[in-house]
Amino acid sequence: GDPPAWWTGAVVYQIYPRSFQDSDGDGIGDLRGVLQRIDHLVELGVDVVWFSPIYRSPQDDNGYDISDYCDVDPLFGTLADLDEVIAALHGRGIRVVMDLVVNHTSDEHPWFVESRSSKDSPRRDWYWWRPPREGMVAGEPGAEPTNWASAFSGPAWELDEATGEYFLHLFSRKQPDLNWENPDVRAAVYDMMRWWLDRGVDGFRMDVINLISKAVGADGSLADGEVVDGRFGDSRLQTVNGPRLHEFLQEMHREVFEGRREALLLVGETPGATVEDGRLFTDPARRELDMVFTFEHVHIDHGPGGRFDLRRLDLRELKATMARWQHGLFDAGWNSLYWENHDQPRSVSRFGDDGAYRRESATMLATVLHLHRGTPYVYQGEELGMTNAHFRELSDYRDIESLRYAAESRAHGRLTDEQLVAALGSGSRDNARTPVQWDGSPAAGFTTGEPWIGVNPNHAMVNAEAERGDPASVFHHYRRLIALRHEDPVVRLGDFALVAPGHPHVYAFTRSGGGPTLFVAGSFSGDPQEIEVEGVAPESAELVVGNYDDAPDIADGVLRLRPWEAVVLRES
Ligand code: TEU
Repeated sequence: GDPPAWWTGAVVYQIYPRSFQDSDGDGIGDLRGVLQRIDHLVELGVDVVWFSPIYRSPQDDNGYDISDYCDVDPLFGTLADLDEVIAALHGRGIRVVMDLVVNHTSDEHPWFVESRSSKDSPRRDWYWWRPPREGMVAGEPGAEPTNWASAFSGPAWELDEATGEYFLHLFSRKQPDLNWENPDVRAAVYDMMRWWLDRGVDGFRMDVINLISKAVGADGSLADGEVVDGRFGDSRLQTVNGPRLHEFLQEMHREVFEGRREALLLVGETPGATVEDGRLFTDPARRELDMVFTFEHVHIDHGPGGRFDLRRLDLRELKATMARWQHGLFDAGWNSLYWENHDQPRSVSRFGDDGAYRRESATMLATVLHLHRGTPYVYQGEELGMTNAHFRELSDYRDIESLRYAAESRAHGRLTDEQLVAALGSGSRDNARTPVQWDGSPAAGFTTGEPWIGVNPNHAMVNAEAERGDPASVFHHYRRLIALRHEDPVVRLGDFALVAPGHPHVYAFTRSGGGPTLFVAGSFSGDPQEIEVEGVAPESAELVVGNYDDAPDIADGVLRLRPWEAVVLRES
């Protein structure tokens, strides 16, 4: 058959520019700051950089509210700066993927300004406008057209007083949803995408792309969602994988990617997608996407309160979920592999031990993830073992989702401030958004000004400069894992099989086919654990990766793991 696509052997690095590197002292990361850190990316060995949005934006949702898709926000620099960054990365063999946010725009986008200007504006139908619910008066509680909830607390409908109608926003009220039923909207999006590809970008990460098709009746009606535990039906559940989603994705493919498909990387962010959806999205024969971000594995530890109600991870459920996606996409489609991004807490704090065993647990988590079949994503700072922020005050938080959650909780007296600080402390997206820790200086080398969000105090110890000089550091462990993926065809394409799925503390599996079999084991425990080695002859196997400085303890076919120890053995 065809040779495997280039991205099956690639590793992607996500840059959240606002927190990556500031070059002009305003305390906010920017594009010229990225230019200062390209050597770090080259040394790490990544193949692709995905930029979170740098477009013109009021920054209500830190750039995921776009007011001009074809310009760079002055916060981050200029289009010329972006061209320079693209050229510099291409010059070092690194491809550039942009964040495509087209389920919604900013309310300050000219399209929306025109759409809201009057009921008979030519762009009225570019967004979702609806009158108050039958028999109710605009503005009274419950008059919203449906009971859908925004992901950022409150109703998913905002009343526009001027026209007496509501507009839909699955996220903030400054992020009105585009109406993808309108072919003019789709054509405008495709034009913009082609413009970016012509500018030299190598693909897109598509923000909540499985929400763009809403289940709308022929008469334009939208239905209430199922009311869950007394609150609005979660809007995203009402709009996940709508009826025309695959039609739109295949149209996008024809209109934008035809003829230049092979060189690109197209990854969809698909909250709520199942592995069956994943097959539909990523089966190459369907010409939709290359891979998607599933959320199933990062929802396992969610209690009823979601991300602000995190529970202890059930490792057996994690293994079962990851294995389901490994097997489900094996013969048709492809997995992305991640623990972290700008929306997720730091994995070493969430799934590991960010205290005594920070280095061991961070390197164990990296080893387990990167030895799966799929394309790994490294989120900025993850390669350093950066931890959650451990903020102590509500005033330390910046993220609209966290601030609105806190405001709503206080308004309804649901949580004490102490409980709120704890809830945000484990689940807030701001945990991933503290500045990247480059060195031990006061602002970690991120800025010479006042950083927009607090720098983690542990930067004195956890920073790129210190780790670059320590062969046992998290940084060098990621560098070795990335090099292994580039060298070993079994890592890239080998079959996946769980070992001892029922073990409550050890994540073990084999990779086989296309070269010498690998046995991978990671302990998710601070206590010693044991696991029977499978797939390789332990006494003659070669240690390919380890995260302790001496050889693992293997006797009589049993591997005894120290706290958070990771081991990769290769049959010889
Ligand atoms: O996130 C989509 C998403 O899944 C949201 O549910 C998000 O995880 C949020 O934390 C709710 O729990 C994408 C972007 O990654 C996110 O940064 C944006 O805020 C969101 O879409 C809207 O553009």
